[in-house]
Amino acid sequence: MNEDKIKVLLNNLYGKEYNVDNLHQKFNNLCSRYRSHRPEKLKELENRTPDLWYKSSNNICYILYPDLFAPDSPDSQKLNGVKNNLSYLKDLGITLIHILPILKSSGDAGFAVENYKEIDPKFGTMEDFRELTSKAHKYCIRIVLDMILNHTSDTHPWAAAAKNGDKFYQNFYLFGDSGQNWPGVPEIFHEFAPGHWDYIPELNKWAWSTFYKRHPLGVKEEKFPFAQWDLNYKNPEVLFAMMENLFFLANQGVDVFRLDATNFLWKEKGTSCVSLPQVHDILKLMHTGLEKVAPKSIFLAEAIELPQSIIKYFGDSDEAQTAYNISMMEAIWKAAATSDVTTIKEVSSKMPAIPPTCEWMLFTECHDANFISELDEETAIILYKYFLKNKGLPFMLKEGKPYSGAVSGTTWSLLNGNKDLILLLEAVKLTIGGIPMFYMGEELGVENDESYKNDPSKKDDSRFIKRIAIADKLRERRNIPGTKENILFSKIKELIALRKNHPASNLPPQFLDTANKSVLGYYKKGEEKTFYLANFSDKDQIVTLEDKSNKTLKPFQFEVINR
Ligand code: OTU
Repeated sequence: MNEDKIKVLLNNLYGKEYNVDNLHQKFNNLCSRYRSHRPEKLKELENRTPDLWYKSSNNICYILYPDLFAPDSPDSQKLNGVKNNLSYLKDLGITLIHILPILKSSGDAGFAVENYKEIDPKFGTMEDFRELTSKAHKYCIRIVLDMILNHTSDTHPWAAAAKNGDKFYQNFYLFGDSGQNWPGVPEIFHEFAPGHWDYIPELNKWAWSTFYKRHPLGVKEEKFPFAQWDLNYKNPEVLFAMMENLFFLANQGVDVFRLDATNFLWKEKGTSCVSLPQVHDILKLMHTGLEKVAPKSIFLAEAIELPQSIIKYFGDSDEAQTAYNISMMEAIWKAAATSDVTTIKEVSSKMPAIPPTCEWMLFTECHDANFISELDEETAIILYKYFLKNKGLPFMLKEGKPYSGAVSGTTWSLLNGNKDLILLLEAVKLTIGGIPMFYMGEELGVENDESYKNDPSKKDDSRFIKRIAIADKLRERRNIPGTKENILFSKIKELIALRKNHPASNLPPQFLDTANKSVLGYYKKGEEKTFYLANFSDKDQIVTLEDKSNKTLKPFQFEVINR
């Protein structure tokens, strides 16, 4: 991006109150300082890395909590535990690891950050993290890390100073006097952290808090021993301070930054405060800076919205390079729930074109609850009922609107341990297009664990039902023939290899008319034409192929035909 564009963006955000030339100077000084700090070996890696490395069909992402992925490692050695298990991930065919938050934090499973430049001691040290990224790069595995731009913990030094009356740091957050919701602004954690404000007894004021609050409106006693206070991006000092954190982490070896809750960055009374135009200006500036410091590191936008809104996060190829394809995730689950593949075809046909430099990331399960309500109410109701029938637990429900939120549960539990259907869901995820993602344990058939309900700090948050330790002995079961771990791991490994053998896997699908609503047929045209057939029903299905031949598919059968 040229310098004029940077000034335009700074002017959009801050021109009314600040001198844009001074801000531009500060922006470039920050970028060049961190570029000069960048380790030589990361610069060498950049030089060996193709521009659009993330678009290769070779990419498969694995999402893990270090403490749960390495439960056998002692506290403070969790990152080393992950480092010592890279061969397990390499064996599966993983090329990207989304390491869930490991920075010093005070809650929300690491999403309430207290220090962006310090690793939480329970995981290890920043040196351990640098060793992990360095060894991962040697394994041709890249690192995804959450960049939690929207909020800090209320125990972050900035928030502590604000609580102590420091005016400079009070301007890092958004304060109000009443705690009353702004009309039209959605509540995210309605059940256990209602409203948008957190009451601060020390100041007798309210801080804007989209997520966890100590004192939600109307709750006298302290509800949680921490809060997440939203940052005030109307203050350019916040932009520069968070860019500094971003660049610091990039220089530790992070390849992909998951922009957590990025759609909430800008607040304007009278609006929904979701995905406002200023959010995109902020992200374009941050990406421009990242390109100056770490030119091959990229952004993954976490915006739980419909494709029409999500594609705005790709900008003009100058914002995020990847984003979650939430509607395809919901469509795949709907096919599993109803044996009807119509929605997959509809979602795919309505998917807006994305810039050639961008790519979707597609999970069917992640560390959060399964989303159900981004498509339409019919789908939300189907998924809600299906998931709850299969041991799922509601999450983020709006009062009186049970189909409004999400449902927590592991893939194995939500599909009732139906291995054939699980493998069909994984096969479609791996070949329908975009970078496939696996949440830790999906490949081993890990089941829901309700023990989190005994922990007062977790009992209200059903997402903990799926945040389960994977001990070495569980991982070893993948080598015991006939166990579910062996069946799932080896079949998923095979499917991943199949995907990698077809460079065209990442292209959008061309659908066949199978004349059968339970059978999804699509092909990808690379050097050869590869056809995929997926039978989502529990009965034999006969389909007519392009060459007018008939083919019988067994229940939940996935068939690949090369022409
Ligand atoms: C994100 O959540 C993270 O994925 C969650 O793990 C955190 O709790 C949350 O931010 C706060 O940091 O950004 O679109 O299941 O997906 O709250 C809203 C609901 C978020 C989460 C949702 C999401």
